[in-house]
Amino acid sequence: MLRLLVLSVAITVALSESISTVDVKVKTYFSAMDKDGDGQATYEELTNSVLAMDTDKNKKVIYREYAKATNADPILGRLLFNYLDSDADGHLDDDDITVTFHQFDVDHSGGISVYEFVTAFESMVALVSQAIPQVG
Ligand SMILES: [Ca+2]
Ligand SMILES: [Ca+2]
Ligand SMILES: [Ca+2]
Repeated sequence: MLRLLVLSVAITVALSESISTVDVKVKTYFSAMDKDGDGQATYEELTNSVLAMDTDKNKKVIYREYAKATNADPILGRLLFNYLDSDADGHLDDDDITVTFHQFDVDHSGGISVYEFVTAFESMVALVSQAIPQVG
């Protein structure tokens, strides 16, 4: 569970199940990421969940590592990977995590709350779904 990228797994689930089921699963993944259980995913906790996929430990998660860890649908997985790879250099690293973190931490509290996480998810699902006409 902890080796999986929280986001992509939940998004993969999201496209094939109802939104209420998704919310429950997203919250489960959030709990896995929130290791100290304080209800906030800090930058460190988010980083750890991403770098858990970095099998060759070079601090960069390439698509192959990502796909293997998340077991994502090929089309959806690539779309989501590209979304998370904000500087489009082909791998997920600190820069991308920083962008994602600030995007999720809407109230700038320094942590991502469950509410912020679920909300960010729903908009990502909506966004990614638009790129796949046959889904949703
Ligand atoms: Ca925490
Ligand atoms: Ca990148
Ligand atoms: Ca926050």
